[in-house]
Amino acid sequence: MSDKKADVLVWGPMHIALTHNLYRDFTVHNRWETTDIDAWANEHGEKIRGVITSGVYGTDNALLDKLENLEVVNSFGVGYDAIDTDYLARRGIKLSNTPDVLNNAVAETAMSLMLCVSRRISEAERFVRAGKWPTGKFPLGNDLCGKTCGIVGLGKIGKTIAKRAAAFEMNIAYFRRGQPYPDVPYTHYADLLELAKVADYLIVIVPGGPDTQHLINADVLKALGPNAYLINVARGSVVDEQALVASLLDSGIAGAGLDVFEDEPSVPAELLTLENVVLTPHIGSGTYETRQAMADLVFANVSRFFDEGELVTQVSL
Ligand code: 8YV
Repeated sequence: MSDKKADVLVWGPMHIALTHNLYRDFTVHNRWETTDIDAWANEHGEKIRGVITSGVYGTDNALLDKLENLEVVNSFGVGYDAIDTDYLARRGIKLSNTPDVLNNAVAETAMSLMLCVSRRISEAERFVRAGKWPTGKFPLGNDLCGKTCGIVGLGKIGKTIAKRAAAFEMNIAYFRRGQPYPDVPYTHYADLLELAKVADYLIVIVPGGPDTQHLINADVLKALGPNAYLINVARGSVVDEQALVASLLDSGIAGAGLDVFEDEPSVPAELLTLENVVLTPHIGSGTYETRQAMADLVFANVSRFFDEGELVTQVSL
């Protein structure tokens, strides 16, 4: 009962291969190209059976309300905290995401930020580009080797980071409430403050959402201390950004590598002035290979759903 010409609403611009595949097999409506989306949805909303969005775009219940016959939301990205899963569950709408295919890319981003902030790479590059090399010596950085890498969130990406950090001869420790994972060789901390106290680098890679909102707060930063670095490749919401800015301005921690922010694409002005902070624009999964794999997985989900009523990587709601 293939229904390849189903009407789908695409939330924002998508990966080119996904866009191409959707146009080939479905009737595509682009939310972002519609001037008055509410008026459009009032008139045409009932046609829409699928929504394609991303972890960054999320969804909006007021608009979804107008899509009375919506059956599925397919999201480009592993994190779906910008999508109201309770709402989808109430309406019996299914959700898919793109787990696993981005583990390596996000882990490489975490390693890049850790190396970059620790060895002052961005700062050193600014120094060379500004013509300052002939005028004096550049200050020293810190080794990763022999240091403790504390991982907040030892899920699949966390484990992928751990493997890479271990290859750099770091000691690996992780935070998990309650019992340790039975199958991992790393040091377990059930108390986040205790992990922060021993960590030289604290890498945040937990899902976003209400459960982890401001998990990294002023107390955790204080426990981390003036010689340690914070790396965030999870969600901006996990870190209390005001507390982080205050800590950095006060030399409360040594520095930070941040790929995500509380109010993207806004970045607190204070962070822009600090040399010991490396800032990237949410590029965790941003490689050609990974984005292609994500695009393929989103399309596989859309296709399977309209062919067989099943999803390849369904989120349990
Ligand atoms: C974005 C991410 O979703 O997977 C996630 O959770 O944050 C990213 O991969 C992606 O960049 C959206 O375009």
